[in-house]
Amino acid sequence: MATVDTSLPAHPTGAAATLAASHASEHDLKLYGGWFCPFVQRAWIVLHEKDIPHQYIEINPYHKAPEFLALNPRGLVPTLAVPTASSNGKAAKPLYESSIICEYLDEAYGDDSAALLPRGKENVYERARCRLWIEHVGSKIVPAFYKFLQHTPEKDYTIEEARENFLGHIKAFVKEMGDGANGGPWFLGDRFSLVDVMLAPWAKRMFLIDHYKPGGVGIPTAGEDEGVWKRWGVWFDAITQRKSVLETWSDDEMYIAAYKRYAEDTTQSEVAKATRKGGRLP
Ligand SMILES: N[C@@H](CCC(=O)N[C@@H](CS)C(=O)NCC(=O)O)C(=O)O
Repeated sequence: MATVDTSLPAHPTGAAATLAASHASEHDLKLYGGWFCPFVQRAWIVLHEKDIPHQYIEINPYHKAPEFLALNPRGLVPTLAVPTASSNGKAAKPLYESSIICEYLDEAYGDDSAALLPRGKENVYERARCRLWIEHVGSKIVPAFYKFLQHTPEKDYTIEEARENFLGHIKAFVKEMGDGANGGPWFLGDRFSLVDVMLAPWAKRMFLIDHYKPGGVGIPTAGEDEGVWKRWGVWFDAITQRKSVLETWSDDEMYIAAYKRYAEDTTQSEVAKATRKGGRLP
């Protein structure tokens, strides 16, 4: 049973392999990641969006190597090793939790015009609103995604309930999006932000629900919420075609194989165990 997770292919493929290869040389800023991991993809997207020099190191987080646990006692990827001013990289400080890594990278690199969270006093409310919807992605949409994908006929909830729950959380998110009046597809309209980054990896993985679950994701195509779902479609098409998303993506069939363990609910990952128990995700 344990091998269901530790036997994952050891390297990215496709576009992500090309990107990883171009960031293989030694660098003080190191991202420890797993190609299959959506939380890693968040951090990888930010590194790529902001063109931040770094080293990408592929590891299997299910192996819990002592050197990995020394950096991140939670034993999860992404883990970032951040150079300290006084070090030559050896005494790098660790950082983990994808949303915290992303905010750190955004603040530490690039000027205001390239910021993925609006900066400055004049944007205090907008920044807080972004954090609110980032929190919604993490505490509502992502757990509902796993509950849906890990649904099996033995569960005490139906697949229809899982679908309704997932779509309900997406709908609440879409209703908060710019209405397109300022001309762009993103959460903030024409401005790409961390809110888009936070949901991107799961948007990219929604095809796995279509692949594995009867009835698929089931985005409504007509009905009273037609406008909401149209707006979702605009965002979805834009995010799944975004360069930084595509270039951190391995071949589709690798995800189909890797997520079989979720679809059959046999994985022992911390995320899956928490989903089964109905608890908070790690
Ligand atoms: N809350 C964490 C979650 C990270 C996470 O669960 N990563 C998974 C891979 S997708 C992992 O490292 N799993 C190892 C395990 O479950 O033992 C974050 O946002 O970074």
